[in-house]
Amino acid sequence: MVAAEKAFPNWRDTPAPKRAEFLFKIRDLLIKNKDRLARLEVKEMGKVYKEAAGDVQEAIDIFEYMAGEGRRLFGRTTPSELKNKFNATIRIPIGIVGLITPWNFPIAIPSWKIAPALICGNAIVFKPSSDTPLCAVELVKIIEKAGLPKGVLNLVTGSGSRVGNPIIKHSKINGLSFTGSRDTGKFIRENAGLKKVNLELGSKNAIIIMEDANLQLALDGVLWGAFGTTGQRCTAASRVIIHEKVFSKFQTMLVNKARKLKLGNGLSKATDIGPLINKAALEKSYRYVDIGKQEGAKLLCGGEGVKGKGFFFKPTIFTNVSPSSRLAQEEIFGPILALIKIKNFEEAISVCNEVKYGLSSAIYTENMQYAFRAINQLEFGITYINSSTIGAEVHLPFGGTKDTGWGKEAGWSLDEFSEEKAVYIDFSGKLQKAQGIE
Ligand code: UN1
Repeated sequence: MVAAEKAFPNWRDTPAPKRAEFLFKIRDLLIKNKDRLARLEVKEMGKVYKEAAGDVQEAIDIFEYMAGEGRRLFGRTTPSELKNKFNATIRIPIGIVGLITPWNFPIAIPSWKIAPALICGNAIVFKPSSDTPLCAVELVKIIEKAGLPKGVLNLVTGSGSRVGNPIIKHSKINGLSFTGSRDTGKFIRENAGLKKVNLELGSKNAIIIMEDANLQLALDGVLWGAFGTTGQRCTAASRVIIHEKVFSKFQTMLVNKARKLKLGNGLSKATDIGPLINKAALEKSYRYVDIGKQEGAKLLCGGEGVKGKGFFFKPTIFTNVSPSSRLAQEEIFGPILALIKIKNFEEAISVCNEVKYGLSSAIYTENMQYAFRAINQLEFGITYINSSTIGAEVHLPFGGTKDTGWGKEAGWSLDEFSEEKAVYIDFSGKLQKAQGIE
C-alpha cells in the first residue's frame, strides 16, 4: 500500500503516451516468453498447452491494445450553453486499484485488468488466486523487466481472507476489479464501501441448436464450449438447448464424440482435456452428478473421475434435464453438460434466459430471423451466432448481465479504471452563471 501511494502521483503525471511505452515493452516481452509462460501455466493449473498459449496471447493482445490507448484515451468536447466558455472532459485515474483474479486464466485475466489500469494512470495492488501464484509472479517479473517504475504494480499473494479482505476494505483503495465466484462478488459489494467496483462473476451459459442448424458445426462448438478448459471458463457452455426435431440425432453424435476425448497431461499433443484445478473442484463435479441423478436427469456418459489419477473428471453429459433443475441453473465449473429439449424458438429463448446469470450465449441456425431475434432477445453480455460460447476477442466488451456482475473487462474497461472528469473553461472575463441565472 505504502509503495503504491508513493508511486501514484508520479505515474499519474506521466503522459499517457509515455505510459504506453512500458505497455509496448511488456507486450514484446510476453511474446518472447509466450512458450515458457504457457508451459508454466499447464503445469500450474492443468489446461492443455494450446489453450495456455491462447491465454498468453490474450495478454499480449490486451497490452498491445491498451498501449494504443496511450495516444487516444479520448475525452470529449461539447458546446457550452454560455458564450466564451469551453467545455470538455478528460480521463483521470481512480488512484490505487485492487485487482483480484482467478486461476482459470492466470495470465490473461490479470492482464485484462493490469493493462487498462496502467494506461489510465492508476497504481495497483494485485492479488492473484492462491491456486496460481507462480503465473502471477512470472507475469509481474516480466512487467518489472519492462522497467515499470517501482511501486506502480504491487503483487500480494495469499488467501482471500488474509489478503483479499484487507484489499476489499482498505480505505486508500479507490477501485476494485474482481473476477471469480458469485458469492465472493456479493461479499465484495457488501464490504467494499463506496469504492468503484467491477465484478465479473459466474454464469450458466447455453448453446441453442435450432432444427435447421448445421449439426456438424454445432457439434464442434458444443464440444469446445463444454469441455475446453475442462469446463472451467466463465464462458463455458453447460447447457445445450436443442430443438426436438434434431434432439436425438444430435445427442447421439455428441455422446459418441465426448466419449473419445482424451484426458491427460496438457503438455502432450494427444490430450484434449486436462484435470480440474483442485480436490474441491473434483468433489463439486461428483456432487453435481449426484444432484443430476436425484433430479431425474439421465446420465449418458462420464459422471466420474479417473481412478488414482489426480483431479481428472470424464466429460459428462446428462439428458432429459429440466430447465429449472439445479443441474441447469447452477454454475458447476467442470466438464458437465445438461441437454434440454425444446419445441420452438420462443421456448429456446425463454429457457436460455431463465437463469440468474448472463455472460455468454450461442445459437446455431441457418435462419436469419432466428439469428437476429436471438441477438436482441438473449439477455447475455455476449451472443455468438454459429459459434461456441467461448473465445472472446479482447477488443470487444467482456462482461455480463444479471448476477454475472457489473462493468466491462478487457478492451472496454477504460471506464472501470478512470473517471471522465468535466472541465469548464470560462474565457469571458466576467462571472457567467449557467442554468439561466442572470
Ligand atoms: C473467464 O473464464 O473468466 O472468451 C473469462 C473466453 C475466455 C474467457 C475468460 N477469454 O472464453
